[in-house]
Amino acid sequence: MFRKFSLLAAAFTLVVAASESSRASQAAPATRHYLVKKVTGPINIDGKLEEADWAACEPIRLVGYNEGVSVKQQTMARMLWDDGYLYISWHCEDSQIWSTLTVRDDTLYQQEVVEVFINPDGDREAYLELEVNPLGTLWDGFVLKRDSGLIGILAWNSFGLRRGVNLEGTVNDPSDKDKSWSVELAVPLDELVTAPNVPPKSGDKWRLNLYRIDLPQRNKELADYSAWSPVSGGSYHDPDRFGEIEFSSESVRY
Ligand SMILES: [Ca+2]
Ligand SMILES: [Ca+2]
Ligand SMILES: [Ca+2]
Repeated sequence: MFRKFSLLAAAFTLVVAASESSRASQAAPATRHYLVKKVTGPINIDGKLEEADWAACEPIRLVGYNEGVSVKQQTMARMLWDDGYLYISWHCEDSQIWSTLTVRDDTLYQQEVVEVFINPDGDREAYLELEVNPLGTLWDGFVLKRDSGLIGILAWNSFGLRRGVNLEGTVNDPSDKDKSWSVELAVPLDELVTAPNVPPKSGDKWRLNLYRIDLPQRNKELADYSAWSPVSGGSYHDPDRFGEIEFSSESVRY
């Protein structure tokens, strides 16, 4: 199985951390950096990236999940912030959008989905995972990556997270050609309990990665697994390979 291996199973596995290895000090520095600038006005979380702040924002083009792997359909992501939220958007080119899962915390990662993994203190061990599919279904959980395995705490639910999806196409209709789907996410900063500062101070750096799974009609031959910062193997759960974001007090438009 490509990734996640068995988050569900892992969630019920009692794991005692063998040692608090200092992963952060052993690992290589991030190879991707992004300066997150401040919004100048409200972001309407409807999935439509119509706000001028998004247009002014530096885009991130996701690449193949491993170095050298190409993707067939492009994904552009952007990030902004204010004192309350980290805003993330994805614009996903997609000629065939499909998705059937409608229950929170279901196995969204087995279908088409966008994802963000957020590791505010950069320990590369404990991070938040958020996923949204084209139907607007949410997967939210806290993940502990230990030397002995992966523990996914699906019971962790965000109370303040807001999300919006906009479709340019029809979900689950292979008879027509779709254009794209877009997601806006507002992640409440006060729920990021491992952040050194809430709200972040200008210059604060967090580790984070952005992903997308494009899996037309469950055809793995045509699948794109993409990432902002490519991972080293077959799992997105590779915090040593997350990128680094830096919060800036500078406005995105000035
Ligand atoms: Ca919007
Ligand atoms: Ca698709
Ligand atoms: Ca949850």
